[in-house]
Amino acid sequence: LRIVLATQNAGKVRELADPLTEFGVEVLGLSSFPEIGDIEETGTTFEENALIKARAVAALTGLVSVADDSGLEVDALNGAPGVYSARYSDDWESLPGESRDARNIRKLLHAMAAVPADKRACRFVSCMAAAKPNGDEMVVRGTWEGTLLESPHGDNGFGYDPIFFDPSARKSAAELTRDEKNARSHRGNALRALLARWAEFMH
Ligand code: ITT
Repeated sequence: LRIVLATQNAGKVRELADPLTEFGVEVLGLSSFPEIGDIEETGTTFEENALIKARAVAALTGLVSVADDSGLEVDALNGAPGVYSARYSDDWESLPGESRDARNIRKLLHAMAAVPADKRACRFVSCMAAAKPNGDEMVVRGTWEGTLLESPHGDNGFGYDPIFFDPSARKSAAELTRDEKNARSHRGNALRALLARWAEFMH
């Protein structure tokens, strides 16, 4: 079976491609379909946005598609940046050479500057959707509980990983190897939930 991973995010591809291949599916990326442009994420929940992306790519390719919509919810900010995690700092100017991920981290640390250690709870959320060209679809959710660090630590991963602290590992997400992160992460948990339902979905 060939599936298309409906994401432009290289970090997600790195985390999902190997486990899906080991599960026994052949994984194509969106780079195999250069005619597919940006898909507008008009939903207000992770589930909706994951389904929007998976549906659109299944319809455009004629193949089963898997999409991930994810983000970081910070309790002290009433769940922000949440579904807007990728776009969180688009209203901020980048410093010279600064990536979008680095600017997002800079804005979030600024917003959290006055928040004490015991009020810095947060969680990563990943909703993963699978869609067939015939309209069949499913969506699952995975989470990862942690706290927000006061400065970046580690170079692995992507996005907010350098400021997400996992209390059980006693490390930031960016200090974990890819396998260590997958074993505990929101995306790893969502993928395991998706694959647990895969045979029934494909039946
Ligand atoms: P696609 O929609 O093409 O998949 P995207 O990056 O726009 O790519 P999202 O809309 O789902 O994807 O935004 C997810 C953002 O949440 C992502 O850009 C990161 O900033 C953050 N995020 C999600 N998972 C993360 C993880 O495992 N580690 C760190 N940050 C993560």
